[in-house]
Amino acid sequence: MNAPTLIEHILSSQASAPHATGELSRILAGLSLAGRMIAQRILNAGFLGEHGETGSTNVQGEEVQKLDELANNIFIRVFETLESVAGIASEELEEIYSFDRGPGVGKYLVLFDPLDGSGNIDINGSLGSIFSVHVVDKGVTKLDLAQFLKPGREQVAAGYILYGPATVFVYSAGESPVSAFTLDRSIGEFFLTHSELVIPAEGGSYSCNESNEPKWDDKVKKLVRSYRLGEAKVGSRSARYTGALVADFHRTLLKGGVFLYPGQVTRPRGKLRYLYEAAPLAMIAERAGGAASDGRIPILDLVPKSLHERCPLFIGTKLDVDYVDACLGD
Ligand code: P6P
Repeated sequence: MNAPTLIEHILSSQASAPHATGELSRILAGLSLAGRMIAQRILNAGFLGEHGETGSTNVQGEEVQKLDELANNIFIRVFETLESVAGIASEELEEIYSFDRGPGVGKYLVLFDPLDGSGNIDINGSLGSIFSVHVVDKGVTKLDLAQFLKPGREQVAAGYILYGPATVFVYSAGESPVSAFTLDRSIGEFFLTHSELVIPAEGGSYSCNESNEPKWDDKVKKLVRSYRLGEAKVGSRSARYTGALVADFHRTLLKGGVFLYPGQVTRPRGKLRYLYEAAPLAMIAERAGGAASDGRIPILDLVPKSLHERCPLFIGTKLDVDYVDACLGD
């Protein structure tokens, strides 16, 4: 394999950044380590009794799966060792988690969904981890929630790890394009397999849980029906849905089209979380020439007011997201 490894790619990006200190590189390397550890746990969970639920529910009111807890602990253990990480936020933690670093607080915040798509665990479906990296404001001596409530436009890095037939690490840092790396399990190394990823400008699929149709308002019903009937102004799209956001987004990124998780009449902001699901994927989508909106404004421009805030998500080819916005706009 003569493709560069993920670490080589991170270090060469660092070398081209004039003021880079290597701290962000160590965070990205830490994310790679966490991804490889989680991938291994997923592989063996079935015969190690690590499928199923823990018996507790998380802040989202969802049943916590054993692997959710394992993945969350892996992320925490990895970031505890990195002095530059001031604190973290996780889908599995009700509050922010600040590492006591003594004087100063560390430069970065990492927000993550440690294991997304947990409904797929016991059926051997695809799963994912999603991460977002922000910078602590200058002069902050004590970390508080306000430091986490930043718009996605301010992310300094974002990406995800897809645990599918292969394990794939996808990220963008700074202004860099999107790159994807595939894990060679035999040596535990990620190798570059997609350089400067650009989302196809047309074609692909529409990805939506259409069983939610009774819960939508009329505009959303009309929008999704236009896709289903092949009447969407963007052309025809095949239907694909795995129930795991990372897998559905990764297919959209590579093949084009749109992933839709609309708000509902009784739950207008929908199901997906802003800070550690929609915002990082929106950064990837925009860096790949695509788009992401909540049906009105770009996801990256939303300013969250709470840590686990939700938002409707329409993400993928710009042609499709513009069509969505036109259909849902006033
Ligand atoms: P539904 C998984 O629980 C998740 O958070 C995302 O990974 C996925 O896109 C969505 O929920 C699926 O939700 O309502 O279709 O089961």
